[in-house]
Amino acid sequence: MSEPILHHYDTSPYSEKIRAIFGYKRMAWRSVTTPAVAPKPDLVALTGGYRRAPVLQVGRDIYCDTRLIVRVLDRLQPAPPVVPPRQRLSCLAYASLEQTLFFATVPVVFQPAGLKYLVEQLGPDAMQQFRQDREALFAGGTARRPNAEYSRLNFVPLFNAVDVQLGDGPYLLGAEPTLADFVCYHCAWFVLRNPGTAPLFEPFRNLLAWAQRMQQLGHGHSSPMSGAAALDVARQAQDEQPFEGPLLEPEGLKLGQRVAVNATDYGCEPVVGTLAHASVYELALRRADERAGEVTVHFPREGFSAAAVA
Ligand SMILES: N[C@@H](CCC(=O)N[C@@H](CS)C(=O)NCC(=O)O)C(=O)O
Repeated sequence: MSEPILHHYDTSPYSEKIRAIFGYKRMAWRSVTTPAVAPKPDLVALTGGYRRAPVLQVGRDIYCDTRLIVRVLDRLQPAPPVVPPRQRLSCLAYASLEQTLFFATVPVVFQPAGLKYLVEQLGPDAMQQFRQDREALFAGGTARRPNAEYSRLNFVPLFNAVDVQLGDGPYLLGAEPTLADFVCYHCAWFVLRNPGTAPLFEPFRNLLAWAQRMQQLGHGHSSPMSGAAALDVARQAQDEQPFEGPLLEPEGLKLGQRVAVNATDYGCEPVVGTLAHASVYELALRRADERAGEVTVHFPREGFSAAAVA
């Protein structure tokens, strides 16, 4: 099997979730840095339209969305598990909180104290471009763009709940990290890496000690790769990854049909291809691309819709 390739960028919290899992599993991986805003031509050549970060590539199999990526990493490297079999539902319950926590966090980092640091780092022009990009990202989806009012209501109660749940224990579900920790950690990381917002966590001593433990997991062993080299890997790959879960076609659709799949919440650009597999866990499309060759693009079933196209 070729080494997994993560398409991501440094400042992306959902990418940090996967980098930390690579650390926990001590995995070796290749790192392709994508732009933080559209256009992302190399990434989109692989995905067929999906532009969010991160994306995992294994040869010519392309995995969109961390909900599916986590499952694939537990298959590629089962020990230690991120979703231990006896803690599946607890992990799923925490995962269902992830977007609430993320949407409560983002506006906090864009408030004056955090924004000052971002502008210093990125420059005012990049910030303006970023704002316009994120407005477009939320066009046409079911999710509303995270806003300051939402944060005011949710930020402190949610992170307080994480702090209380941790108590003096090492991780949220016990002695080892699980998905419960990774879904909360990347949001906390986004706050802590910004000197303007990090002091907001001063009252949360358990959370601070846990975040340090999570950070110490590291990022595994990564080596850089260019977007063009990742496209070569896809074009030249012979092996195919197994599909996740037994066949369960979406209502009204059949394998072999031409379909469009898109995220429903935000970043809803459709990806068109031939339906290659569908299960409770994933929707997989085969598509051909001039630069990437024949690829299979996988999406989680949760949060993605599939419709027939003529
Ligand atoms: N549900 C998605 C959310 C991913 C997400 O929102 N990623 C952010 C970056 S942390 C993003 O893609 N923002 C727009 C972009 O980078 O183009 C997942 O789990 O992968």
